[in-house]
Amino acid sequence: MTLDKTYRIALAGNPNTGKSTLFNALTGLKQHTGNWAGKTVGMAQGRVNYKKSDYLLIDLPGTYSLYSKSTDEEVARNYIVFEKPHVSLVILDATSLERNLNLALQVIEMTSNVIVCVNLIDEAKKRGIEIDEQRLMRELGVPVLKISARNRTGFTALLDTIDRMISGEISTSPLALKYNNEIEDKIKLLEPNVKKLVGDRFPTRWITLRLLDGDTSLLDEIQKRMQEEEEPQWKSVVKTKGSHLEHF
Ligand SMILES: Nc1nc2c(ncn2[C@@H]2O[C@H](COP(=O)(O)OP(=O)(O)O)[C@@H](O)[C@H]2O)c(=O)[nH]1
Ligand SMILES: [Mg+2]
Repeated sequence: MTLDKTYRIALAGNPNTGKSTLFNALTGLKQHTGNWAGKTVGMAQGRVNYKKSDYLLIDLPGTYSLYSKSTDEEVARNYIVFEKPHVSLVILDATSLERNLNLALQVIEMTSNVIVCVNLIDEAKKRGIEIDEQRLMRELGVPVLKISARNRTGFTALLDTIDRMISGEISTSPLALKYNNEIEDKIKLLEPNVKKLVGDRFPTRWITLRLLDGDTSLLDEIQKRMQEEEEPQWKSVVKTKGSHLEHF
């Protein structure tokens, strides 16, 4: 079988939501572990093939939010916003959905290719907790699936949803959280400038919100990324202009 292409699938979630269990169950022995570049945060990548596609799963550090409060949060946030995985899976614990949904809402603000997995559905059932995934799907505007990573249930539906999201069969309409008038007014003022700076590369409303939040380390990161993006083109221009410039 020849595989068409590799697609990157990021796994995000609070700690202890079964991210690694899902990652291990899907990727088996096709794993590679190490550290994130320049960080002491562990990273695991693994492969899973489905239909004609090759998925590279990236197990992001477990976090309660995605601001710049810790290296773990920065790593997870940077991956979703700057490396732009083809799909971001948000893994939630069905037994503490209210707390877990906070992270789902944050990811939905950052990217539209999101699938929400409500995990530990077996445990929720035992405790008499019912999850209305249709309603969640309507409210969040992205696919919501019930799974049990430990019992390996819901995997086919999950892989199928990933497949259909990548092929464009599923389009999402992620919930855009409305803030109070004061904040919304500031967003209106600031967002056009952010757009001028980053274009369509990065999610402008989300960046604007972070700036209003006083997140200056994000600005540094954006600047670094944009320089990195420009550098290769710049280098090739220098090279074609003659050998005397090559020491650059
Ligand atoms: N009952 C149940 N337990 C699960 C499920 N998935 C994971 N767990 C358990 O939840 C705990 C945390 O799982 P882990 O994969 O390490 O979570 P992570 O911190 O998100 O990577 C472990 O004890 C798992 O065995 C599930 O679907 N059902
Ligand atoms: Mg883990």
